[in-house]
Amino acid sequence: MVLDKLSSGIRGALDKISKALFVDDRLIAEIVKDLQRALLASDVNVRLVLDFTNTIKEKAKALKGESLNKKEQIIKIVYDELVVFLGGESKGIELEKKPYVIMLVGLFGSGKTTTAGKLARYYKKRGKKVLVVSTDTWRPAAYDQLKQLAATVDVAFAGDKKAKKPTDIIDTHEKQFKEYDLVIVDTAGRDALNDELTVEIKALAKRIKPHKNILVINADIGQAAKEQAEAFHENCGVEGVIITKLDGTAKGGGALTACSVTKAPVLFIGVGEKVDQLELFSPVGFVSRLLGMGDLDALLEKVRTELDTDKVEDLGRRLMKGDFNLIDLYEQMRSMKKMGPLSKVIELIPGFSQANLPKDALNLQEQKIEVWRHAMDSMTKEELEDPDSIRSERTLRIATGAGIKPEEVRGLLKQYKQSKKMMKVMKGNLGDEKGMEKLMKRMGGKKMRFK
Ligand SMILES: Nc1nc2c(ncn2[C@@H]2O[C@H](COP(=O)(O)OP(=O)(O)OP(=O)(O)O)[C@@H](O)[C@H]2O)c(=O)[nH]1
Ligand SMILES: [Mg+2]
Repeated sequence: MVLDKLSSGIRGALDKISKALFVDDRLIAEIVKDLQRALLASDVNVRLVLDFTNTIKEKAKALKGESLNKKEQIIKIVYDELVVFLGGESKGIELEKKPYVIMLVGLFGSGKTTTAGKLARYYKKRGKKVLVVSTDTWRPAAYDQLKQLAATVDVAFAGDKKAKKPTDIIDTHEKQFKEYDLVIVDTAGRDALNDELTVEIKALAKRIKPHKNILVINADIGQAAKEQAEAFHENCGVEGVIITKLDGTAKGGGALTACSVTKAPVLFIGVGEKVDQLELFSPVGFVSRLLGMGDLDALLEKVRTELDTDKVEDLGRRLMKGDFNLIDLYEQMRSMKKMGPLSKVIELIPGFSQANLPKDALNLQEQKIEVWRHAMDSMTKEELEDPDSIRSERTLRIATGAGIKPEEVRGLLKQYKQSKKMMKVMKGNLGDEKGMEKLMKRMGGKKMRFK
């Protein structure tokens, strides 16, 4: 897989989200750090990384809704932002004219000739009649290299071993261009974008008038790709980039993201030496694979439905139905903390002072919440959803796993049972949803949720 490290780094962060019990600021901070680490390790520019992770942090913090739902929303945020980060929509190349002429330019050894062969194969497979043209008068072996590649992928080849100037080759062969759907012109490279190369490319471009002038960049230069893409864009009218050798470097993330912010977007990527190892660069598909989500669409669909507020049952309503589990209890404890002491809240409930409530159930303490949080961390999903199923040997296992005392786990379960009972009492007092709404009005004016 291309960019293995980046991929596993981002996946690790997302794994953390899905495994975490609750989405809170600490979790968000942690995954943002993981993402930063993964991106920096693949040579993405520090400034870009910070902007990217800040956006994720802000969006994640602004999320509303249940914890479980939030997790999926964060995964979606990371996914969406990565797509934007890599240039958004895929650009590709549409062969809207016949013949459509592509010119490949770039530095020495960046992969121009190989890419000419790969592109020829790519479009031939799509039913196009392709001609590749060698204009490299600089390196004698270049002619044979492209000729050989053309034979391998079974497309036409044109060139002139004895030509002195690239434009002379065009003069000789241009008349046959019109017989093809696509003409790919391979050019010579240099060590750097020096005057000689600039002059040569400009002269060729003026002569050929290519529909697309494409820069071929070796991924191992990492974020330096930005400078190179910009220089070629300004001096040689380059409008798109193909990044090669993404298979052979850990720095590819830098090259990809660097080019995505230039006026020369990434069109294709080279992921190996073989002629079939060229891929249309589509940020959406690329990110899906990077995150290892074959069924991302299914996940997103789920997020979308759950975001549909009509369908989201709010916790208050679920509590009223007695449909209440440990995850809800935790969320409730936290929101109660924000609202003030539970005993004060209870006072506001009509007729509640007469109710015979277990008073110690109302005295929630911060450290208790922390301990319980650890306990909940060591529970299985089934246990969280159905705490009544937890028997004593499981209590022991949970305590050991969480590094706390069995009494503390029992304390949590007791609290849960009492809260559940209390909910039933509340239900009795409030009767129905209308009663609940009345209570909400008294407490805070606006319609309010237990979240
Ligand atoms: N691993 C890997 N190697 C590649 C890829 N693309 C090209 N190469 C290799 O890179 C080397 C240089 O490729 P060329 O296509 O000759 O590069 P060039 O830009 O035409 O080089 P000059 O014509 O000398 O400027 C060759 O050994 C290719 O096999 C790629 O995507 N992955
Ligand atoms: Mg070459």
